[in-house]
Amino acid sequence: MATDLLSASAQTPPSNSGTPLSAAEIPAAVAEILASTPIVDIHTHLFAPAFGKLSLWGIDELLTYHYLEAELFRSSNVTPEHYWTLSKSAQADLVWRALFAENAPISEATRGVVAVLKTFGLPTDANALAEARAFFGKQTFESHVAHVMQLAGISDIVMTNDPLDPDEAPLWLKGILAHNQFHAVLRLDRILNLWPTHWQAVAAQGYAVAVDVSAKSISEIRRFLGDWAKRMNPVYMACSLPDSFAFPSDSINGKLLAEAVLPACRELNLPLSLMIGVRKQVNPRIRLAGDAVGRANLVALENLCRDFPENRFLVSVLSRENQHELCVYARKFNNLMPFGCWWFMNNASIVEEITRERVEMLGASFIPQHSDARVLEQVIYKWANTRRTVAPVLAESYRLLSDDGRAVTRGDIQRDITRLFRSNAETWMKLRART
Ligand code: RAT
Ligand code: ZN
Repeated sequence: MATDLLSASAQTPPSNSGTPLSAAEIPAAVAEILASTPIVDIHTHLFAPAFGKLSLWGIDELLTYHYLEAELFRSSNVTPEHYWTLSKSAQADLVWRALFAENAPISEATRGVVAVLKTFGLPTDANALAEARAFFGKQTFESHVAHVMQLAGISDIVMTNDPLDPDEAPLWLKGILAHNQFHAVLRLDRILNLWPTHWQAVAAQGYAVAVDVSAKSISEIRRFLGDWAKRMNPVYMACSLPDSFAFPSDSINGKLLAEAVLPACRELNLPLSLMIGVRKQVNPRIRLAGDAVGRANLVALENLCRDFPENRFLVSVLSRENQHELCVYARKFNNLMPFGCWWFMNNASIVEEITRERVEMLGASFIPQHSDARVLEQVIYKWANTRRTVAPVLAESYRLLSDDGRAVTRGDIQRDITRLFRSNAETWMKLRART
C-alpha cells in the first residue's frame, strides 16, 4: 500500500490520556471541540483576493446565490427572462422582498443569509438593504476575508479553478501569487464532459489537440494537464459527472479519463475528485439554478477504484439514494475517500442521516463536509450549520461507545474531530507540503 494511502490517524499520536467523560459530559465536550477545531474546507467556489472581481462577497451576492434564485421563482411571479435583465442590486431587492419580507425565511438557504446578517449585527427584518449594503461597502476585502474565516472557524479554503474559464485562465497565465490559506484545484468539467465544445480552447493555448481524441490529442492533453498543474499547484483534480456516468466507456469522457486524467493524476500524485449525479440544465431558463439530481450507477466507481489502485478518488454523490453504496465502496477500497454532503444533500435532515451512516460504517475515515460556498460570507452559516448538525451525531456515537464499555476522553474526541475535519484532507491533499 502506498504510504499516502495510510490513514491520517496513523500519523497522529494515540490519545490514551485524559479523564473519562460521563455520558452527560459528552455532548458539551463534542460541541466545544468542534467549535475550536479549525476546519479545512475542501471544496468551495471562492477565490483568493488576488483573483479580484472573481471573488464574490457582500449582501447582493449573498441574495443572488443560485440556491435562492431557485426559491425566488417559486415565491414570486417574476419570470426568469425578466429577472436576468435586472441589475445585481435590483435582483437582490426582489429576492429580499419575496423570500425575506413577504415570507419567513425558513429554508436552509434563506436562513443562512439571516445568520450572516446577525453575525455582523445587521438587521434581519429590515424592509430594505441599505444598512447591509453600507456595511459591506465599508469592508476592505483582504481583512474581511481573514475576519470571515475566523468567524467560520476555517483555516483553509480549497478553490475550484478552471483552466478554460475565459475570465480565470488569463489571470493564471499572467501569474497569480500563491496564498497560504487558499489552495487551487484543477477543475476538468469542460475537458471531460464537454470536449467537442471546448477542445479549441485547449488548442488556442498551444496544444496540438483535435476533437477526435486521437493518441496525439491524448498526449497533448496530458502535457496541458502537467503544465496547468505546475502553474496552479493544485491539491487535486476534479470533475462533476452526470447520473449517467459509466466507466469504463468508449465515450470521449471514458477515454479522456482513462488515458489522460488518471495517468496525469498518478504522475503528479494528485487525487481525483469525482462529484457524481448532477443532471445539468434540466431547466435552462433559470441558468445556474437549473441543474437537478439523478441516481447514479456506482459500479463505475467500483471499476475505477479496483482497476486503478494507484489512483486516489475523493468522491461525493448528489443523490440521497447513492449515499449508502458510497460507504460500502469506501469499506472495500482505501483509495476512495467519501466527502461532503453535496448541494441538495446539504440540509440538516440529510446531513444528519449521511453523517450517522458514515460514522457507523467508516469510523473517522471520511471527510464529513465541504461548504461549496460561492459567496465568501456563506462559510459562516454553512459551517455553523454543519457543526450544529454533526455535534449530536458524534456525541451519540461516543455515548454508545461509553455505554458499551469503553471510556471516552476529550483526547479521543479531539483526535477524531481533527482527523475528520482536518487531517484526512491534509494527508490526502498533502496540504502542508505545498504551502
Ligand atoms: O453547489 C453548487 O453551487 C453547484 O452549482 C455546483 O457548483 C457544484 O457544487 C459543483 O461544484 O459542480
Ligand atoms: Zn461545487
